[in-house]
Amino acid sequence: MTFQLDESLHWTDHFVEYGFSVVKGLVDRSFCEEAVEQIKKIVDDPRPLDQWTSEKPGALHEPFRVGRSDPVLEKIYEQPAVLDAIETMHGPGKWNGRETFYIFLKPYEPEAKQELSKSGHIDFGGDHIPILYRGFSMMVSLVDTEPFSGNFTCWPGYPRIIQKMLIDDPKLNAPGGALECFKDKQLPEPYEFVAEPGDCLFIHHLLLHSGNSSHSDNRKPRCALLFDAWRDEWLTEIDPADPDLSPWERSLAHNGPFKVYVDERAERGKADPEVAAEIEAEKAGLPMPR
Ligand SMILES: O=C(O)CCC(=O)C(=O)O
Ligand SMILES: [Fe+2]
Repeated sequence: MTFQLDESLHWTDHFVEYGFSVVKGLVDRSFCEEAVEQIKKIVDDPRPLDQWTSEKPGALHEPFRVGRSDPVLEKIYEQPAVLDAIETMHGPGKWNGRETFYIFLKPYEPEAKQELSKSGHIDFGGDHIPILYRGFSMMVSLVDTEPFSGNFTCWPGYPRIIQKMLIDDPKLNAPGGALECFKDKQLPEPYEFVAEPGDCLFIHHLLLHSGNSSHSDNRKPRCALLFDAWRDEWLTEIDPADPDLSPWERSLAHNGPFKVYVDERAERGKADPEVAAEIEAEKAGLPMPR
């Protein structure tokens, strides 16, 4: 049995406790319907989604950032409940307003098995992994999915475990020192994001997660938008005793008071041209690139 959400917790407390949370129906269904129609145009396939396969239109992880957007999909950032949720997580005025997103599409794979991945990853490759970072992401489902629809899975509680490992062993967190330590470990049962249109998953940057094969009973694909809620200001220290921490900050305060041991933004700038451009803009006294 997969991990079940702890419904007794407010969604922000669920995020603090487990490193992820779900808000059902956060996004309007009308937005989801329009977005699906737009994605049909983008992949040039007007058929009903249960006729889609991994062959045509194929799986897609498509970024919309650095000057590329989409007039329909970008409206995710006009959803009042999304904006409220970002403000609730970060506190007023902290979000940098940057509208970046990805289409995540996983159509039916005829040859796949109905199984979930047994291993997970975090998203920083072999580069420095930020311990405090600058924000979180969200994944909104645009469609109804069912078990094995190619859903996102994640392992509850791992952000604090991974953060402790990174704090305890800076060498582990050196560029090139990819975090391989979970590779052959038996992990607990993951949470599978089986969703209705508009359901939104909130994702901690240190959440252990995985994509999955798509082979559900009714050939329902996973079709979702992943989008960021970042601050311009990177967090450089955290004190759990501070009574004014935002929920996002509380999710980073499980391992006691901590101050970063390197400039995490500069480290990311070595691997990520977008972060490098932000650093350059700041040095030149220019506005942050959007
Ligand atoms: O397909 C997914 O839901 C996850 C993909 C993923 O984790 C990644 O691209 O880093
Ligand atoms: Fe990932």
